[in-house]
Amino acid sequence: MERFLQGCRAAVQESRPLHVVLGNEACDLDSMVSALTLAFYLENTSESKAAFVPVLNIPRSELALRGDSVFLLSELNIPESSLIFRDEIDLHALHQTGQLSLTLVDHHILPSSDTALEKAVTEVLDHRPLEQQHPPPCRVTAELVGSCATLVAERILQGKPEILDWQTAALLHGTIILDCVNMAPEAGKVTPKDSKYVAQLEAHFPDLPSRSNIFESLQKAKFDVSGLTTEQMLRKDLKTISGDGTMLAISAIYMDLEIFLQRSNLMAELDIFCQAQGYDALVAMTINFNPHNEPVRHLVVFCPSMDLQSMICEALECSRCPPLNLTPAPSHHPNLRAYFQGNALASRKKVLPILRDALWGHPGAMKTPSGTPGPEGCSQEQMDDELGKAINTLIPEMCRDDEEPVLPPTPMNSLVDECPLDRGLPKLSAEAIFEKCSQITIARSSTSPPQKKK
Ligand SMILES: [Mn+2]
Repeated sequence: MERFLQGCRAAVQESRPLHVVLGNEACDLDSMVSALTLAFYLENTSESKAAFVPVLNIPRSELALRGDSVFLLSELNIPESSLIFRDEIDLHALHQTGQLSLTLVDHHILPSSDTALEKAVTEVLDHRPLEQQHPPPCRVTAELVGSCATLVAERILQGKPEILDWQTAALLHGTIILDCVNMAPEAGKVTPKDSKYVAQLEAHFPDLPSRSNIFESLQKAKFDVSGLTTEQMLRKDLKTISGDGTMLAISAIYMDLEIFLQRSNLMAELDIFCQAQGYDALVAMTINFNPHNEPVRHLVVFCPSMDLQSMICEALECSRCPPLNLTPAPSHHPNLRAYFQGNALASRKKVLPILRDALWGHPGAMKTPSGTPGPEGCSQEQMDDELGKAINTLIPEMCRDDEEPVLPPTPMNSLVDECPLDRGLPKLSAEAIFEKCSQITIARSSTSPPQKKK
């Protein structure tokens, strides 16, 4: 695998036809590994003159935010420098000169910015329901399995198993296990095909890490923010709202308030973050868990404008629907105020409308008019409704609205597609919700309506 990746970098420098294997814009572990391993297989089996190159569909600087991917690469001694990221290759220019063909893995609809590349797509490998047809000669493999990596494993093990090396097998193995929640049937993700190929990979390489070990490590790495810079931490799970010429960022941070406030140079970093992105204020919601596994929430309001700061703080302190039960926590800077949030059940989903109403100058009003486009380009209220429904159908005991998964408008922002309460609640429920919610997201972010075959 490593030698293959080094060859890819060289191929990109030369002006020869390239066949790029491209994952989705969220570039989660599944997308990355599916791209790497399928390109590896194609390079080793195809007669084509093109060089097969996996491309990670994010700028290089974004990789650090994917803790699970960073972890697995380093465990397997695959240097990040050997990977090719979207900002390092001009796919549109290649396409214009007729030098590009594309295989899409872990997605099958190109974002609108890439529509021009559609004609270059010769193959699709996805594990979600097809929402867009790719007419022949495009080869389409779409099966509802737990992980796209399962479909790549199948391709390799059925096609040419002898090319499989330990690194490639370990990439596929770890990814399928993470996506299928440690192959636990209760979680509702694993399918017989996922199990079959995990077992086959283990049969080929009996020294692969144990399932629970690799699952625990990847899961932990996914939520670990300790290695991130403050800016990365703020960006990892961010929503924005705007109103009346004011832009507000609301960031969820999986960390204890005190540890967050102790970060070196915090005030300067918050300032730089807001200025660079054009935010007038930042509300950081920290979440950590006490020894009883209950969520502990704090709110941090950073705002250099005293008027706006008072307005935001007043809205939060006075909110009665729901009451946040805030207790001021010590702050050592006038631009920053911190609170302990007594109402630990009020997630960002509940806090967001309070802030939005405050920005629009009608504190106390809980709902925006139905159908008002939220900052995500679709009705926030509608989104919350659907989410609520999804959560309620799946587990009634979650009606009290625990932290919902963060729903991004496009895969671009879906870094945290999972519920931070995962560790505090049964795996079954949380995972089932993620699945449901990602379906909603996919449906919403689809650029074209689903087409049915006649
Ligand atoms: Mn996937």
